[in-house]
Amino acid sequence: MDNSDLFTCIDHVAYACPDADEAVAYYQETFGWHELHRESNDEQGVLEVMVAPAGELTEHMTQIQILAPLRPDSTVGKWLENNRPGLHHMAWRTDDIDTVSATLRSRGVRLLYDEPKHGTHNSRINFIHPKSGKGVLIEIVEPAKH
Ligand code: CMX
Ligand code: CO
Repeated sequence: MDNSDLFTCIDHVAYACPDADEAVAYYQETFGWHELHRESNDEQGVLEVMVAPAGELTEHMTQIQILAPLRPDSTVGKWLENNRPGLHHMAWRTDDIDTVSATLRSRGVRLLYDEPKHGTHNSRINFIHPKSGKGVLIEIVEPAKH
């Protein structure tokens, strides 16, 4: 895979907080953002609400993912014990997470999962550990193919 083909755009930037509904209402009422999707991801232990600057997604539009923990011992629950509500990760979109994962591993990048897991909207996701992301947690997202 050529370097220029690894990622297509920034899929979302994730904001973590204790109360997603309160944050979504603020984004809608104050900033005019639109809620496009929400789901509980039990495996990840989070409620995920996708908001965007327009009511419909264009091809490379970046969303904000508002996250709230479903349980205190989840990743985001533990993160909120050590951090104020704020930016938690960013997510880079790819058409082929398997090839990207193999390419990054061959370059010594530390990925969290051996195989991609279930993400928002039936996407396949993995994460670059913050130690391999220059201090930033980076999600890799392959959206479901429709
Ligand atoms: N961004 C940047 N750095 C982070 C971080 C974050 N969100 N979370 C933890 N870290 C850093 C800590 O600051 C710490 O750094 P130092 O060692 O330099 O102090 C180090 O990582 C370890 O911190 P920890 O509190 O012990 O955290 P854990 O190792 O328990 O967890 C991680 C870190 C990346 C393994 C965990 O956050 C994880 O599994 N993330 C992936 C899953 C996830 O985030 N799911 C929710 C979102 C789901 C979705 O987007 O769909
Ligand atoms: Co995410």
